[in-house]
Amino acid sequence: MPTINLWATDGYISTPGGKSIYIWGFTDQEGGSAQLPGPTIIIKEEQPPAETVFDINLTNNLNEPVSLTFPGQKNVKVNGQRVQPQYNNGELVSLTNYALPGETITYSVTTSSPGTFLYESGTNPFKQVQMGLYGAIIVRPCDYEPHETGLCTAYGTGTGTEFDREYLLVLSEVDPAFHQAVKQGRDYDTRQFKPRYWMINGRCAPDTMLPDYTPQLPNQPYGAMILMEPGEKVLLRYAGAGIQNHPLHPHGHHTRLVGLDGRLLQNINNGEVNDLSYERFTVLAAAGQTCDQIYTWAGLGFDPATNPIPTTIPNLRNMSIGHLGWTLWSGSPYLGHKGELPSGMVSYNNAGEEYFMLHSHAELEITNWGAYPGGLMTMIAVYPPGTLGFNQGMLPTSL
Ligand SMILES: [Cu+2]
Repeated sequence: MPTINLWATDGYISTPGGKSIYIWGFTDQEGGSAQLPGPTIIIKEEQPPAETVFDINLTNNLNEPVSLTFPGQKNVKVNGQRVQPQYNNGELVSLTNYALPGETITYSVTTSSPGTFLYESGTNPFKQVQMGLYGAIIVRPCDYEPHETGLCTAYGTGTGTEFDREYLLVLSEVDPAFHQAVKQGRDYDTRQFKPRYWMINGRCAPDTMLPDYTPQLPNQPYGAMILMEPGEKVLLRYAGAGIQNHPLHPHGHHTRLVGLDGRLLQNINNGEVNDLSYERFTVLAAAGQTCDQIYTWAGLGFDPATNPIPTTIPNLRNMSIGHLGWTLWSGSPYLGHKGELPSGMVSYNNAGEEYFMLHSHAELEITNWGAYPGGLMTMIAVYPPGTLGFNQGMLPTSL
């Protein structure tokens, strides 16, 4: 039975503008700072009929009670007893059993299905979840094997959810005034809630494109840059940890929704399997919801030698970045091909790869305190076939 240790504590996150925001959150390091989002919990299910149970030891290093809820899981117990809403003089004070400041309690959770899920505080959630007390859970099917044809799936063999690479995008929004009020012990009127930052994996664009565990973001360890090759099936897992709904898409492309809230979009009726997955140009990643999608970039198959198309290359000035002469293209409109480096340009992209964004269609959400670009945005890089390597975009099988 896997056991996870989480500490609820505080810390700071950084924004691309150089601001530092006080947060509450979880860490899996004793004495560590809160990270945003909390550590991703990855569980591989046991072969049925065996149940899959995992334990979480929650230690509360904050100065008010903190708890954990596990939406979509079942049979949640704390210290061996079924969890219960907590009342004080008839008033609901927590949706579930909590740890007092300084206390450690143990939740035991039974998985209910493979998929993507959230965990978050169930005590003063309007405050504690906004402050950062949330994270994601990935439950893998019992037959999951990475890189094995037909077995590298989101929901199990035969469910049509095979993937080659996977990316988890935890979505949230932050009102810095709220965080400042909590830091200073002041009251905050939630009716005044006005987010200024929108985040993927606790980071605002362009920090979303920095690698995992980049040293300059010690409390925002998870990157959100999506790297893939043409024709691959990429599993995009969205998890809506905030209180707003976010319309997201890989720019100019559809994705296929295969799972919602950790439930496969499939119906089996008298042995007849009905595929209920569907394509969307924009997916509304709703608050509290998770969306599992398969995304494929097929490209158009054009090759300068065998299948040329007339292409007008934009003016170079429109393709260079900043004053250093960087470019975000390869000098060729064809994937995997590089052109001659013109004078004044110092770099081309790495391998002739193609970039486009994955972003929110709510324009305010792609700003950092009003400054565009930022917020709920990252880039997708499509690399030429065979250049990306085996382990890019592979999360662990389990903890
Ligand atoms: Cu778009």
